[in-house]
Amino acid sequence: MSAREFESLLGDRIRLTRGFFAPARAAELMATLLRETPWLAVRYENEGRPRELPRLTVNYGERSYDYSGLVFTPLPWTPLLAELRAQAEAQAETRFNALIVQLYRDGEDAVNWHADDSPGVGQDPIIASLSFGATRTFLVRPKGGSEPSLTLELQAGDLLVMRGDLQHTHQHKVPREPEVTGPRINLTFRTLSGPAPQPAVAHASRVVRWPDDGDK
Ligand SMILES: O=C(O)CCC(=O)C(=O)O
Repeated sequence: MSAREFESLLGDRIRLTRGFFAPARAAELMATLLRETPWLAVRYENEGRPRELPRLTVNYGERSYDYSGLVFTPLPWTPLLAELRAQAEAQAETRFNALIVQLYRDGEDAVNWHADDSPGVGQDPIIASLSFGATRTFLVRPKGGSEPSLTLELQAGDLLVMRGDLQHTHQHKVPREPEVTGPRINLTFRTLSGPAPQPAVAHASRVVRWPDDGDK
């Protein structure tokens, strides 16, 4: 399989393939992932105060992952996720061994400015990000800067690849967008190496059925 046509952005640090999945397939994947993923609401303490990540998240793959100071224990690949990984690998021209699946239940869910630069991802990580469901804004800014240098509307079926030194030079964010009412699922495939962090989050998180109990 060879890579499909993509848009090259920020000095080729981002490669965006619009419609990597056609609308009907993207909608089918959204419905399946929404239904079959054992969504986890992550609770933790910050300066003694109980907090919860403003999104649901599940990790898959061969390695536990250290993210936002929390360590997540992965589930084994499902046949569907292994198939999506192979497609993302072909486009990103690399191999992945870890996946974070995130559910933004609506526009109140978000992820704040950060770079995917924890030691486990290596020096210049290639990270492939698939979007399904509601369109959400994806912002990128230089590290140390306050204004976004890139604003993208990520749509269902899009594949965004972050590469080169992006995680050293820039941060990214999916802001709150209260006007968005529908859910969005994002899959980020990564390659983790080095010593595995020790899982510690299990006691601090709980499984939430969604949308049944709708508990944020
Ligand atoms: O949901 C997205 O598009 C971005 C997710 C993200 O920032 C991350 O996984 O590091």
